[in-house]
Amino acid sequence: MKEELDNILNEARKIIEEINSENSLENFRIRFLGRKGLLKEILDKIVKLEEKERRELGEYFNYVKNEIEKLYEVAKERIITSKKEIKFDIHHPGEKIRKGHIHILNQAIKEIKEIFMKLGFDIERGRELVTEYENFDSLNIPPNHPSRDLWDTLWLKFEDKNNKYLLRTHTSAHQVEVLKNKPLPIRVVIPGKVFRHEATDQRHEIQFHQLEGLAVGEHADLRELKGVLKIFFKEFFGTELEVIFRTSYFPFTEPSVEIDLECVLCKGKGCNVCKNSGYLEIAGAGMIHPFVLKEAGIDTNKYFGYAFGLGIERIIMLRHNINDVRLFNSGDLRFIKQF
Ligand code: FA5
Repeated sequence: MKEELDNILNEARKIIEEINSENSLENFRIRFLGRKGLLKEILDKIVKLEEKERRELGEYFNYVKNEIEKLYEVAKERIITSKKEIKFDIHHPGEKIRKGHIHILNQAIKEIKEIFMKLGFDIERGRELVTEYENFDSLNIPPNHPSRDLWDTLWLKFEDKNNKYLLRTHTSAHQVEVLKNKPLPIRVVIPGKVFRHEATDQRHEIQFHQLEGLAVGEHADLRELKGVLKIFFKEFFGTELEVIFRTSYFPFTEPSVEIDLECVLCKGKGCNVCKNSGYLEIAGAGMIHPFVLKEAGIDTNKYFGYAFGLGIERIIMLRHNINDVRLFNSGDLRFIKQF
């Protein structure tokens, strides 16, 4: 009887290979597993055997039945899948793939770079990780200088013999390097992400973007800077806006100014965005301090120049009437999809 069971299993294995329709599968089931099938016939014989033989053959019977059931299940899965494939309609309209797009910040940075290029400025790239010398000492900000507190940031635990490393707090960190390496006259802008360890609010983020501007050579004075910025803002905002310089202090510029732009939203009349002043602070600037020029190896008797640092999020906020700087990094698609 064991031999009969082997024959049944071999036959099932052979037949199952050729089965490729639901009908033939059903015939297979009836022939082997059905109530009047081959296995049932054998079972009827087994139950009539002596107990010892019955137990031994019973176990083998169960094994064979299990194997045939497995063959049946696998073939069933194969037939269902192939049926699905056959039903695939190549004319059915596909599902729409959601397309991403460039983030508003990167769109604006590209636009800003293009405007400055038209004005004769080169584009330079800095690094987010800079040395303590680049971010502070080279800019006339020695250790313990109070303005280091304003530019508190994230320091790396790693340091080597010569340097401590930090995430740059401003794009000014590249001033000396660029002034050292570029031939005079220099007209250059450096866009990039900067980091600050500070409390966030609607106008302050711990991570934002700046555009550093540097000009050294003939006519590179605050008058030229005012003209350059006026043209830049006209291009960027599509309307002529008044720019005013307010005296200020930065250790790396002398004299220093804070640049205010006429509020785009109320056109200088006063609204809650500009806190009724009619103007908004958008950049720091000034004539490059002789300390910085000397650090870059430039002859201060012959050359002078200006520098400015513009908050990129701030001008985008003005152009699009965005009331919270934290939205830029929020990853909120409701915000991102608007631009
Ligand atoms: C500076 O970072 C100087 N390096 C600017 C400078 C460059 C002065 C060259 C002179 C010469 P300040 O910390 O003020 O300055 O930042 C410049 C601009 O960055 C601000 O006017 C503002 O537009 C933007 N800004 C500053 N802090 C934040 C912040 N937490 N979140 C968003 N934007 C900010």
